[in-house]
Amino acid sequence: MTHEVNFDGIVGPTHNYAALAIGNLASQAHGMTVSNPKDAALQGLAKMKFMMDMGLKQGILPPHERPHIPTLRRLGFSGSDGGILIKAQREAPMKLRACSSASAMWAANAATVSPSADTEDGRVHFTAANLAMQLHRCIESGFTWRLLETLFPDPKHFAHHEPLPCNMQLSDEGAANHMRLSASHGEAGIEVFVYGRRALAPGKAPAKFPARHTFEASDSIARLHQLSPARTFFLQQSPAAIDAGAFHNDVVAVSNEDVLFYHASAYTQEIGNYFPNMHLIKVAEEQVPLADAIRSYLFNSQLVTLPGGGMVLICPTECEEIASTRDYLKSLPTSTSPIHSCHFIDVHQSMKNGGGPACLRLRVALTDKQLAALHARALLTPALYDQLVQWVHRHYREKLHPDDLGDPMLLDESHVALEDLTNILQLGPIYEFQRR
Ligand code: SUG
Repeated sequence: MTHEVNFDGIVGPTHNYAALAIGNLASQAHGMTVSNPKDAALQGLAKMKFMMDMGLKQGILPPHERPHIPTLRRLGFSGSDGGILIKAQREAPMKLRACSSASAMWAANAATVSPSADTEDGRVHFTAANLAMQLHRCIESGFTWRLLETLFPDPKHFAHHEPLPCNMQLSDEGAANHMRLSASHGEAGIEVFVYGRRALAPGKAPAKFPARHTFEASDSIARLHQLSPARTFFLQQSPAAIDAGAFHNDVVAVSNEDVLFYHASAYTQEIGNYFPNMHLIKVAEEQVPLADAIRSYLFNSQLVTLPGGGMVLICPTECEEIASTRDYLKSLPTSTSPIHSCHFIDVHQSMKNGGGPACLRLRVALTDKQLAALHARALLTPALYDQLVQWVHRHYREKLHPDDLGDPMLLDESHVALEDLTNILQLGPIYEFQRR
């Protein structure tokens, strides 16, 4: 039996709105406003519980340590940790913000994952994304790599590849630009890699915002993961969609088993005939304008198969607030549609930074044996959920402005919170501050 497990990133204690993200309209619109880290973390946990309560297996990825003092030291700041924060706030506030983002919560950018049914050596392959395009995100890759090795430890079942070399030509944003189509999670599938530009050959590229993910990155990962070329597809995301604010494929498309739900403007090619035997649900501009799809994050919904059968779409509540997506979703579940119902979930704190339900999770299809080989506390249980909610109440602030990031108290609070979390999750000293 194979299960698709969604591993969600727990929102970190420094969740804030610093307008760091390129081509991400929500991040730009909410920059320099006050966030609520406690609500953000509780919303994320509530989503995980919702999935667990539907009978799905739900995984957990702990936050990264932020502000990231080791990076600030690499950027030339020295002295005590508190002194570094104060100096960085005064001399280089943008660098401090980049080193303080809780952006690792968007686990869809953590890695690309190929399940064992697709790989030549029959192991699950992981490549942590280099996130090369932006400072605040590229500092995630090393810790993500080590964390995945901790949570998926057995080399008999799991193969971990180091992030691709970090440069614009191999810029990789992970599973947000990767889809899988298969009759069921356990069967060999077609892996679809979506790129924004070719870096080493001429081709179309967006004009307004940079394309974050390259063909050359996807092509390397397909090779690393030992995928069959006959079952690997590369699609270019439409430059117009990127310029409209779809900075990842998962802003305009989502797949699950044999269903691909996507916006008509998502790709440069017409993909209608590419995947015979699959259900392609294409949403036309007249049904949902691209701008509404991006505002509502309709396609950043999680499309999942319930244990008893039937597919459900877990949408952000923003989809109920916009007329075109509300009307579309009302008409979506019909007797002939593979999608049987829609649920709405509030992840508003994350949405304000351009992260919907699907951004918050990394999908990993696992057989029973692979599940048994996971780290002991990698999966959510009702008791662990209660512990994590209490943990958030103990440690998280209710208000945070980017100007607060230079507060040495915030660093101490974050360290205390993460120390407590490593005990709850029995992870050992995974953070650098625990080893200094
Ligand atoms: O990389 N936002 C993230 C959102 C990532 C969403 N992920 C997926 N679509 N899978 C980004 O643009 C905003 C941080 C800030 O502005 O404070 C940010 O990094």
